[in-house]
Amino acid sequence: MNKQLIVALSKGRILDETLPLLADAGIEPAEDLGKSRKLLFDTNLPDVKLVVIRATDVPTYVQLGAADLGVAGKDVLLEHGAEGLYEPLDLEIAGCKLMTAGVQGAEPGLARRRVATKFVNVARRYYAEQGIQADVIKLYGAMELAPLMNLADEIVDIVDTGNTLRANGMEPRELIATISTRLVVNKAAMTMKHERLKPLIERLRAAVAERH
Ligand code: PRT
Ligand code: MG
Repeated sequence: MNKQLIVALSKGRILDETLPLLADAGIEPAEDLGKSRKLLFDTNLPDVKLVVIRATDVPTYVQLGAADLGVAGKDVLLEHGAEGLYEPLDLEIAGCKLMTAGVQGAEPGLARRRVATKFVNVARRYYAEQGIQADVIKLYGAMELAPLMNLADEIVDIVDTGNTLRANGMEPRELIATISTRLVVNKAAMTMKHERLKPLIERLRAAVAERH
């Protein structure tokens, strides 16, 4: 049986905060991830490899078992859905909020709302729960532009400082979810590779706790 462990990491802003936690848990990439165009990396441990992929692809890799475990934002996990995934640990990094936002001073309006977002599943669920009729428009970036261009009345996006919204004449409205980065584990791997995974998860848990 293949007892190799593949860890899927989100590239982008989460990666820099993930690597010190992994190092504290005893896993270090064999080469500098930032200086390479490679996507699959050896580590100091012969049975552990890292893949560095789009944050939105991490749940797919782990769910389908191409990776045994992964690191992804709760926003990405909420949008993807939890099927086939365990979420044993909050890594407590890259904190932010998933919010609705609109043009400063504008009333949301009572009629059907047009909502631009890359989080279409989260948005549909949220507006349905609120009993608000919404037409959700899928965008892949620059959501802040949509209300200014009259493409949408509102957006659902990640907010940290709120500077991006303010710089575009927008303001946050409702909080949908508080977000942080999570460790996810393939459900089958959790059973099949439990002896290998358990101590690794516990070392990561200790590394997170040490930061507080
Ligand atoms: O490239 P892609 O479209 O996938 O996203 P990205 O480049 O914006 O983000 P990426 O891939 O580097 O990291 C995304 C993950 O980081 C998310 O899944 C979150 O879990 C986490 N995270 C934490 C954030 C932020 N903080 C954040 N501030 N992701 C995005 N932002 C963006 C946000 O989209 C908005 O444009 O920063 C802007 C808001 O920041 P403030 O400080 O101006 O409010
Ligand atoms: Mg990016």
